[in-house]
Amino acid sequence: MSKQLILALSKGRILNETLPLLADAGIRPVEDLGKSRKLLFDTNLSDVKLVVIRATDVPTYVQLGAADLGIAGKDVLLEHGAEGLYEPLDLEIARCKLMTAGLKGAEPARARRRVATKFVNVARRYYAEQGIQAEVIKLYGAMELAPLMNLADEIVDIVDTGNTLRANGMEPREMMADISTRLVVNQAAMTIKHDRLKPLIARLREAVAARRPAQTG
Ligand code: PRT
Ligand code: MG
Repeated sequence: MSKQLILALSKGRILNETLPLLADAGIRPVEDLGKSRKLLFDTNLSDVKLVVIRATDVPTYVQLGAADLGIAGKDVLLEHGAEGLYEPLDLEIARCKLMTAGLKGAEPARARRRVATKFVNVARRYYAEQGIQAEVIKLYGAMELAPLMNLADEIVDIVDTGNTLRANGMEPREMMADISTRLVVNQAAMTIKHDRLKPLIARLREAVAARRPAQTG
């Protein structure tokens, strides 16, 4: 097995918060990720390399061992499933909520509810647990449009400030899960590369803890 540790990073908004946290933990890419078309980067640590990929691909890379570790949103992990993955650390960045939402003032449909989302597995599980019959419709973006266009009665989506919902005449309904970004580790790598992974995870844990406001009282 390779001596390198490969850390898979989620592109997009998580990356902007990940890089300063990695820097706090003493891990820095040797070149500017934003200015390069490359996808695989060396770091200041000779045995750590970074790959920058679609957020939804991170669990797959780590699960199959192409990457040893990964950084991904809990929403993505819930949707993908946790098989073959350890989740040793909450990085406490890119916080948001997974919620149901619908048109403002509209009653949720009583019979079979049409739910548009990119989180189809999470949504199916949630409505089943609630005992609500739901027809889950897979979308790849702009979930907020679906109720306006009468494609769906409700959506399952990420909410932060709620501005996107409000701007589209919608309101949040049920809270499904608190979301933040997590560190995941390939289960086999955790055993085989334990000597290398343990100090790396410890440094990340310290960097996360150092950012927390001091406890008072
Ligand atoms: O990958 P793709 O381009 O399809 O999705 P994306 O652009 O939504 O994702 P990306 O790469 O920018 O970041 C996605 C990850 O960031 C998620 O997996 C979450 O873990 C995390 N995150 C944190 C968020 C938000 N906050 C967030 N506000 N992801 C998305 N949003 C979107 C949300 O989908 C909605 O459209 O922002 C809008 C809601 O924000 P408010 O403030 O208007 O409520
Ligand atoms: Mg995006």
